[in-house]
Amino acid sequence: MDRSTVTDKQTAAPTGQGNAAQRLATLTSWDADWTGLRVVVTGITKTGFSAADTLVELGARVVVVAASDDDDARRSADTLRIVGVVDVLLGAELSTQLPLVDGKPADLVVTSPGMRPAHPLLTAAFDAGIPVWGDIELAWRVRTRAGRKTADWITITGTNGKTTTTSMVELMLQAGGLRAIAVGNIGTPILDAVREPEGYDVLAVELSSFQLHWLQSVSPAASVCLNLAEDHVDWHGSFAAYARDKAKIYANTRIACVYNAEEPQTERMVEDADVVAGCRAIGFTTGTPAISMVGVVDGLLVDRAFIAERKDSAVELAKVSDIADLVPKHLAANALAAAALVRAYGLAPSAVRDGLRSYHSGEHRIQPVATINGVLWVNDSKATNAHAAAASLAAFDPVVWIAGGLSKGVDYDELVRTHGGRLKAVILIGADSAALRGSLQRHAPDVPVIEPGTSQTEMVHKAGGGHTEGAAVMTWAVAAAAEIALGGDTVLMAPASASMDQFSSYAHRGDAFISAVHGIMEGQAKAGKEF
Ligand code: UMA
Repeated sequence: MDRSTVTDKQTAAPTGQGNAAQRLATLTSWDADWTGLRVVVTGITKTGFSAADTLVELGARVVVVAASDDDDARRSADTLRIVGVVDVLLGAELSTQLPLVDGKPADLVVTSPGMRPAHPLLTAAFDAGIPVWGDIELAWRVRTRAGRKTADWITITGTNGKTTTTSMVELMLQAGGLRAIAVGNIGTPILDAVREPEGYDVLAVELSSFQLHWLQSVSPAASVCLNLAEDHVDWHGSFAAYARDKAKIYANTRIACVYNAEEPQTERMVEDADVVAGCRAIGFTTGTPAISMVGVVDGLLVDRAFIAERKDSAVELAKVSDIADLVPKHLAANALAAAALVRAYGLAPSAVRDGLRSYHSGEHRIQPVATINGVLWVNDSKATNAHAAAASLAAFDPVVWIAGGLSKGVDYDELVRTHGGRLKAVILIGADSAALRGSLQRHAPDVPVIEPGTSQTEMVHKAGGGHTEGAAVMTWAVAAAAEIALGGDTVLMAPASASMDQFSSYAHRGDAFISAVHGIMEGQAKAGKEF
């Protein structure tokens, strides 16, 4: 691996605040002197709350700023004031300005991942030479504490499959007898785990590109970027910037950088990463593994990386059927990546097998909901981008596809070009699905595209979309699909877009789909029809 350093302008040491910078450089453990450090924390939900709470416990002076000003935000603000936060500023207007702390400029900003680097508050911090960290950087700095065990970190990113792989790593570590927990983008703020009094042996840390953007000094035991496709271009500004941030996953890795042998760009990221001397590059493939890879041979997951005889043999880790009854290629790839990470950490093959046996795929990811009159209804609400939707589209034919939502600036041409042939019809949801509509017109002009046209959905759009109205849109979409689909077809809700224009989350969108499909079943049951 070449030793070209991963740096980032906005996370680099500040120029304007010499003393503060020197002080921050010394803050590398819980027991360092954080007292009186002036910190602005952005956001007041998961990340912001955990960061502010941690910093107050450390003795810092903290001001929290967040655009949200709903009941939850106000409740959290009350709690934070009680624990000792200096001030909490809520509301869109207040959140655009960088506040003073105790009447003086802040020494540090700790930001929530949802806030873009181009946000005026962060730009103001950068212009003033005030460093910006994410909660992951803060967690790394406070991970060692006298009298407590220090957890090793295994870090996981990729455009798709992060959550699955992170869960698998967690289960394998636990099966290997270690105290381990999955944290980060998966949903549990990492600072909650770091502060847990009993402590952990290992953290399985899922990192989004947003979180990676602010990383500086994290040094994981093993790391992986599972794959790379266009996503979150609106946050990062360009695909190149997104890819650069994803590549930071490998920086300072100690034992093994795991890459996807079927995606050469992930291997290039490893080659370019600045790692700890002795760190190995390990590939994973759903085919036969070369030396220093894990892969699949005759229905078995095998390891040709972490055994002394790897030149001419491999060791069995698990059967592919240990993962699930139905194992799509992407799921096998996730299992192999997880296996490589924990094998790098020294776990026995049996821990890989036992971890996989205890794995149950999450809801909302290629989840069969019902078969009604020979039509299979599948919920893949977790397909929030084109890459994820491609995996589920590839699994079915012919497909009535329910798609659309927040496009996040990506383009759908390749997805439609590749899978247009299996589409029987497309039901478009989403407040603005112009990008997807355009790709369908260009690359699948013969596929009927059905858009909201009923009075019910017109009403939704006039109301400006929103979370409660999303259920009505989904009921319309499912009814429209039911009119078109015939026995042998699959109705696949894999929107290739984020959900927040009409739903509160992908889970909310998936639940709306499931309940609309159940509505059809109940309607049929009342009419005395069999499925
Ligand atoms: N805020 C502002 N201004 C902004 C943006 C946000 O003030 O411009 C404030 C909001 O008012 C709110 C807070 O910031 O108070 C929200 O912060 P956030 O959006 O970063 O959300 P958190 O609750 O802190 O959750 C974050 C991750 N969310 C995002 O990255 C958007 C969660 O990942 C993660 O589980 C959690 O931290 C714990 O680490 C979710 C996600 O959607 C699942 N991730 C994206 C994805 O997977 O595609 C990246």
